[in-house]
Amino acid sequence: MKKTIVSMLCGCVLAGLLGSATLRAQDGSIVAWGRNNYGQCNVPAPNTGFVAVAGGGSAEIAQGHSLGLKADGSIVAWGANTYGQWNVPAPNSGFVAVAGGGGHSLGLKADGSIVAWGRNSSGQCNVPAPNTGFVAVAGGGGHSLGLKADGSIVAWGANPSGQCNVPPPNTGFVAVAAGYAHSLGLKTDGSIVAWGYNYYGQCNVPAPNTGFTAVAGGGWHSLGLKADGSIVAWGAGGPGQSGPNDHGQSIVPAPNTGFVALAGGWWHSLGLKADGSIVAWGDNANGELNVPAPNTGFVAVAAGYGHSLGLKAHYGDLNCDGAVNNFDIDPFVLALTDPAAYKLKYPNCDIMNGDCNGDGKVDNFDIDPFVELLTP
Ligand SMILES: [Ca+2]
Ligand SMILES: [Ca+2]
Repeated sequence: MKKTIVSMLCGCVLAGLLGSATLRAQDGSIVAWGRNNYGQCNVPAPNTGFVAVAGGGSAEIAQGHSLGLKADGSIVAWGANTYGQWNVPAPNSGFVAVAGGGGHSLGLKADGSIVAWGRNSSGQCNVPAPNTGFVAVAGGGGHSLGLKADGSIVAWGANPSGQCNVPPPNTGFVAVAAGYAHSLGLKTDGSIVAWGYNYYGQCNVPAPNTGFTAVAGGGWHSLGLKADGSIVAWGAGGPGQSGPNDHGQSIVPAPNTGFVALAGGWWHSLGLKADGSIVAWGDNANGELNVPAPNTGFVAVAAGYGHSLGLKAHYGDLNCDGAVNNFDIDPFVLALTDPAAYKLKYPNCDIMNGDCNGDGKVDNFDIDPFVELLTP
């Protein structure tokens, strides 16, 4: 399974899809929508070069923040900074994954260590020693999770609901995720283990608990992606649920097929389809379900407290219709031969979409990789 590092905090997910074939190095802009009272949807310029995205925030602190990982291994943060959620410790380099918690942020480094910063009310930023061997990271409301290369999960921070008590046997995990006060782990056999706060049944994985390939946590709900492209959701906002935390966030819209990634927000959920579109469901009080047009070209999703994030990859899409196909050949040739004419003819496109080898220039060295994109 791809190292889908989904983290979420607060329902925020993380959603990284690192190592996915659909993600090419050095591309990517982030689109953000929904609750924006802290500017969590205002992606800082330059909005390019992102390879992963994460959302944070929680109702507990009524704040939200966002994080993006750049191809150069640095992390950019924006939105609420009351607890220093933006303050990536130096050196801000060498990161390969990112996650958002309620008021804290986490980054995984290529050397297998985790760096955590921001709100530390419960020790959620104090990564237990030895801080080595990690391959994935997730952030909860006041707790944090790290997956080790040996398949075990380490959890630290707030633990009033046992969200840091990984059920034995603590082995065989391949992915990790967090809700506000619960935790989730995906095992090599395709089953999901969930523990912590279970008032809404967010830890009761529906049968059959098999065939899962990715997992995400929301505020009070949980999501699993199955190998057949369907999403299973449970906990708050599911059938038979009621009360203030019921927003239908656990009722996946039909057709429940074709999904390749998922994210859990506080009261909403997001699914990424294989065609590059995002489906959103649950609470829409902040417009967190209103995916900005064009709803195409997405390669990763993430969610925070009332806001949503999508990562777009653009390589090869020279006519900016969200797809890479033969209709991009003529505009690609124009971009190569007459950039000024290209900009006139495609005023809403970024000519850097033609930078198919990711070296920051559009030139003849992009021809071969462009052809590769056309003939997958
Ligand atoms: Ca196109
Ligand atoms: Ca290039």
